[in-house]
Amino acid sequence: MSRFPENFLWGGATAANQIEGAYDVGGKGLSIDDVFSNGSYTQPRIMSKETEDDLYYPNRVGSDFYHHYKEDIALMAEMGFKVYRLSIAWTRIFPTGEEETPNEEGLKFYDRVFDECIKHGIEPLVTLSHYEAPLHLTNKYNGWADRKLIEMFKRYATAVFKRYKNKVKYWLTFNEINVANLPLGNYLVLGVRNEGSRYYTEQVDNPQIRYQGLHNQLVAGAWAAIIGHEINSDFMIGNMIAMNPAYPYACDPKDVLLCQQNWDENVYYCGDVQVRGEYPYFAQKIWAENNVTIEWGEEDADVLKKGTVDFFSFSYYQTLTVTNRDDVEKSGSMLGGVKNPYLKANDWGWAIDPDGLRYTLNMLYGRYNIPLIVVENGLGAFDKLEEDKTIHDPYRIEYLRKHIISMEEALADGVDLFGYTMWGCIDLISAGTGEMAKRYGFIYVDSDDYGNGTFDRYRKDSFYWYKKVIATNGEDL
Ligand code: BGP
Repeated sequence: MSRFPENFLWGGATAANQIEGAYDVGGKGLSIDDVFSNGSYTQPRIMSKETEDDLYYPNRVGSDFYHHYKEDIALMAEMGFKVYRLSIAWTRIFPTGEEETPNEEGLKFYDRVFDECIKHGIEPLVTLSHYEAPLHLTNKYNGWADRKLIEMFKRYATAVFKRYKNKVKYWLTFNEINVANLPLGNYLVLGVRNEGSRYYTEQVDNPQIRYQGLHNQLVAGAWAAIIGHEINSDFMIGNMIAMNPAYPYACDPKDVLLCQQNWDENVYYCGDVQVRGEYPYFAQKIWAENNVTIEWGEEDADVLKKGTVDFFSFSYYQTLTVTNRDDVEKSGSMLGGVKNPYLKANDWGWAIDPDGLRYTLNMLYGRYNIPLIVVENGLGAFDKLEEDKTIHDPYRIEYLRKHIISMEEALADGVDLFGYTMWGCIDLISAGTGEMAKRYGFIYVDSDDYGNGTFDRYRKDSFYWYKKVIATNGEDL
């Protein structure tokens, strides 16, 4: 007997900036991600790989979903998807972010996409902001560092909530909002300029800007929850947190304290605001230690209190092991931390840890006691397209199988988990590195790191496997 509830939402997830392409089509404005290269927001994402500067060489073609969405959604339907998580590119709707009225052509595109989902009985789950804020707002206001963005985001959220109120029920506010506190976060999440750094990975950190930007975003997200529920009281609006749960390397109490601090700063700092409507007790200490003074708007506290979320969503790829010791080998993951001797890592140093998902689900449910959904999980890997156009990816099946078993165990523990959208169900551009070669999909897209290829789609072995998983509601793994 399957332990998954009968109406469990099985599906996959993507983001506009990584899949759509067509960056300048249909009146779309440039987003930060369209020019995201060395952190200066000046160079286009298409670069050659010849110098060190080109370590990150994303392209703007994505998977050309803009022109392939029908075919892609049909393939999702073939797998039996109940839900498809995607994001709306803010810049298709408000090209600079400052317009008074939305861009009709952009709105029409998502009408077509949602209609296609509905036609196939797939529930859209829509992220309002997935690393794709208008570049203009970065240039003019230094992104979320400026409170003015709250008003612009409200206008954008209102426009899409109104337009799609009968097509979309499930919404997420900001993708991985807590990543603002991680090394790449300033640009990705906050759209804050990073002049002065040479490489993408060298973030010039300014805690005042970072915590203020995050505060502005938390307020904007709370506004979205308030406005959304006014427009349609049936809306289910969730947050989205990057879960990289920390473990202490040793049972040394100092490591345990470090670990606890990591959970506080990286998970509960944002999670508490979004679920409980106020900052946790330790926020004051964090601000004081960083010499940060948060500028509060008159209504902010009230808005945070009222604009809490209906459910908690998160991404989960890896766990993080922390220690005070300096004689332990580093993990190699962009998150930092040290190697966990009990875990294997993928080709990018990400520690693969299915049990950690059960741990995460229990920790979050224990603290927040609201429904949970895993909206990202998957394995980035180098796949090979064989001559007969098959792709054999047993490693991906293995990874997903173990994580699904872990969810099953959490359900048996009593956790209220209502869905799972595997990340990058169709191959797309990596957010972290800009590569196409780091593939996650059940569906292979014939394109390279530079956006060259036929863009034909091919079913991987995992495609047929996931179809069976969904058909048996997680029983046949
Ligand atoms: C999450 C992002 C996604 C996604 C995923 C995988 O942090 O929300 O956008 O890309 O990570 O990361 P990467 O693309 O770097 O492999």
